[in-house]
Amino acid sequence: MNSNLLPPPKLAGGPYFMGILNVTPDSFSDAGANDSAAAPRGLAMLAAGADIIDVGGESTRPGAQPVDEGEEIARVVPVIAALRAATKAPISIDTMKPGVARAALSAGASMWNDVFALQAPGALETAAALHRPVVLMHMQGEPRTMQNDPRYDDVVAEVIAFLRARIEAAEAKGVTDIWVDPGIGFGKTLEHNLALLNATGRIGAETGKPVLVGASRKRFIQALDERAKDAGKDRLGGSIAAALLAAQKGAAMVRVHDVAETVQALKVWKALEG
Ligand code: PMM
Repeated sequence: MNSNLLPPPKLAGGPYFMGILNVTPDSFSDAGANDSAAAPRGLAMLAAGADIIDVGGESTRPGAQPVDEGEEIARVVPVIAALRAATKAPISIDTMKPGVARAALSAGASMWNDVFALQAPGALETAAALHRPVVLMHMQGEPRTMQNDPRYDDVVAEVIAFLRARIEAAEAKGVTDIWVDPGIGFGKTLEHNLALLNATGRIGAETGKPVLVGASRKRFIQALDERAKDAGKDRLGGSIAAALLAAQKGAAMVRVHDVAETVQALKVWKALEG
């Protein structure tokens, strides 16, 4: 199941590849707050097989501090404008703020990726007015504190119930092109993350929406391999394994840092399967 508003994925029969372009000084996968370096990196991800570039100006890593709206716009808009001047490829804006989403869409972004699932004041109305695809992600708590002892009775059922409630709220306001995301690492222990990755197919079936999965370079990989301490250097193998499994379980899009390597792995899988 795909979006009505995005072109088909480059890898026939595979998921979309969303390349991560963080323009945050505190991000471990920092493209640099210097926008002249960020846009070429986004274009390189497109050349490596990405279908869409996800531009983010506020880190949502565990413990991250919030960023002021004006500062976030100043980080992302020049990068989006530079990408848009160079390519027709879809661009998404990774933000929780309706004002940033509006500015990003005006600058040429095509999709709103919201880790706060349109719960900010005015977010539902903004998404409806923008008429573009929206990602609704599950998070328990907020980034500053979300990894302080997250708890669920049944993580998969609770995440699905949350996503269904947010879909209902969005559709009631007229949002039509909706993606869902279980929010790997957002208020979850290792066991929660593994259960959700395994439940990718069920999440799609029970929400009726295409599923985006973002497991790339996340901390659960270190929980399984204690040597994988440096997120930027040590977690490629685990990231590819997670993206491959998510795709096999029916993810319609995978959000990744290492586009070329992940595309290659999934190409080999598709060829073996076919
Ligand atoms: N993860 C991060 C940021 N944005 N958006 C979606 N939809 N899903 C995710 O899993 C997600 C996200 C944090 O990871 P990063 O710091 O590597 O961008």
